[in-house]
Amino acid sequence: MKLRQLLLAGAVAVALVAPAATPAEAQDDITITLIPGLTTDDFYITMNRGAQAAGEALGITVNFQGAEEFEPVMQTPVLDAVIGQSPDAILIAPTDSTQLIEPLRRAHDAGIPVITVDTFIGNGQYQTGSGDADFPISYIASDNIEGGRIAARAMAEAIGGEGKVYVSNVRPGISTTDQREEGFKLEMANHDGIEVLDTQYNENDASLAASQFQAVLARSPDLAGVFGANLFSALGAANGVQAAGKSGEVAVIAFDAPQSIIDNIEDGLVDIAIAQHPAEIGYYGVMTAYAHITGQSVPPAIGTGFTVIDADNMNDPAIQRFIYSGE
Ligand code: T6T
Repeated sequence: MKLRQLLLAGAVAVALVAPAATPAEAQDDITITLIPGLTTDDFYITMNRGAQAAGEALGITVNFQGAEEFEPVMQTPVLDAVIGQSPDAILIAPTDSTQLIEPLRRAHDAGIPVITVDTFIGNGQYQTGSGDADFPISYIASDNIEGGRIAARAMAEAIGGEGKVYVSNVRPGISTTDQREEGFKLEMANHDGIEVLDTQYNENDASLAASQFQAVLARSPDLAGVFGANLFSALGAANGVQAAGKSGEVAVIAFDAPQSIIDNIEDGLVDIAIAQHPAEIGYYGVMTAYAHITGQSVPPAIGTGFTVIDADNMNDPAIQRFIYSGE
């Protein structure tokens, strides 16, 4: 290639890459609203950080509106109010896989695209043309069955493959925590020496989870471990273990990774934390909504990753970026 051609090719390459380096121009006419499971949970606060980062990159407005409890009866009025504001898309973590179907259909019927993040409605299979809950455009989340399996493998290792364990869970009907329990039990079927006791449901209340731990321990003094299937279940389980003076004796496997759980790992109270990547969920949620709004086709599901945090890796900066933030 002659020098002039080379220079021209270089100029074209510069012309092609240059726009990507320019900050996104404000597109004030696009608004996306993210409705979390609850507003005061570090998991959703971190998800919102990712969503805001995507909003800034695209030059669009991302609102964060939700209830202060993880309850369908509190989330539905928030959703109705958001529908009344006619955003260009709704990203939502439905707090019940059945009870949010009809409220979300109201958004769909109003012409507002719905994307679910973290949790799903129906069976989570969207855009299939079958069933009554396949109308959301996409589902962006962790693989919660696999997360439950990871927890079970960690538990089996922590207790040397033997003993009684139980799952501290929120309530039936939440897709994420149901799937974590399912994955945990599927994996435990491979461990003959481990007995999985009845699940304890705590209504997302860490204090209740802590007192349930004490009750299970009173019934089964040889209890070997507890799997806290979400942030509040794990915090409650850890508090219960500490109050019973069983730190280091009863294994605690925590789903989710707020700073308090990481502190508990440092103190030897919690064995591992399975960190989801909520910022990634928020980021790709907004990107997916934007792609759909601007006429691109989008995948019906996007899976995000996990990072397993333990005493050996918790001080590594590459790992610490996955600790949830409370601001
Ligand atoms: O575990 C997360 C989320 O994935 C789940 O759906 C509900 O609980 C959390 O928000 C943690 O509190």
